[in-house]
Amino acid sequence: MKLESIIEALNNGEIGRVSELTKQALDEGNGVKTVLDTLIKGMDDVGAKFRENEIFIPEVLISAKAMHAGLNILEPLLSASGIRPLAKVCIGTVKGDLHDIGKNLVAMMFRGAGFEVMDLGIDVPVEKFIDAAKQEEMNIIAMSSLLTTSMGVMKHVIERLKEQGLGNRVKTMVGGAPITDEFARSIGADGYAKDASSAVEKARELIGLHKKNK
Ligand code: B12
Repeated sequence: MKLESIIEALNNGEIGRVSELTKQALDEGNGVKTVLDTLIKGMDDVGAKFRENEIFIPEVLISAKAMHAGLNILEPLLSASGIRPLAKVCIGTVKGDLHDIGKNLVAMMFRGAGFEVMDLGIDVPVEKFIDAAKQEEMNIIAMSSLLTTSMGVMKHVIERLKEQGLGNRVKTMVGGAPITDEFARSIGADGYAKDASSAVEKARELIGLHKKNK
């Protein structure tokens, strides 16, 4: 089989087929890392199409499920082979806010791109983010807010991180419909992204994995 067929199935949101092809690719002797990179490439394509408005949220969610189906096959082999995740991201919707569709999408895209994600859920108080950040190897705190009334919580998290001396080790990212680049800068966040696929790009940039050429 050609590895590209995995990418195609992922783009088409064919959950069962991604799972079968992932198994087949391994059976045919492809390395775990090669198959993982293929899945990530497929999800990158999905992210790019979403950014360009060629596809919409339902398609992204189905492709993300297909990605998970593939990752489930690889997971036991990945932990055995000791391939480390790109970085650890902790994500949550801030205190006062119960919206989680965008946050879940961002979390899925992070996972799909090879990040290890700790999802703190919704209505997350400042201290819960700080406790998570204190965990060893947590590289990024990602916060979502859909309400103008809860946006301010993001600022408190960033201030607390700095107070605790974690401001340099842990990068912060913010997003959600009312959030802008300008707002992100004004509260001292390290990064902002307007959608889930740009969030992955931004996260990679923050941990020094690639530079945006825009
Ligand atoms: C669905 C929805 C709900 C659902 C939420 C269901 C759920 N499980 O999430 C329900 C019905 C529960 C709800 C409740 C309320 N809602 Co509401 N809701 C929406 C709606 C229609 C869509 C939000 C959504 O899911 N969009 C789709 C996702 C994919 O987009 P997204 O969240 O923006 O996420 C993308 C980006 O922003 C970004 N992103 C998101 N998070 C992050 C994080 C990071 C780190 C990064 C980098 C990027 C990123 O990437 C995502 C994917 O591309 C919006 C309208 C709108 N246009 O936004 C109103 C809206 C957000 N809601 C609103 C309001 C007022 C409420 C209520 C207060 C209503 C009420 N009076 O009870 C309650 C609040 C409850 C609470 N305490 O949170 C207002 C907010 C107004 C404001 N300026 O604050 C909006 C804008 C509607 C409006 N025009 O009035 N809501």
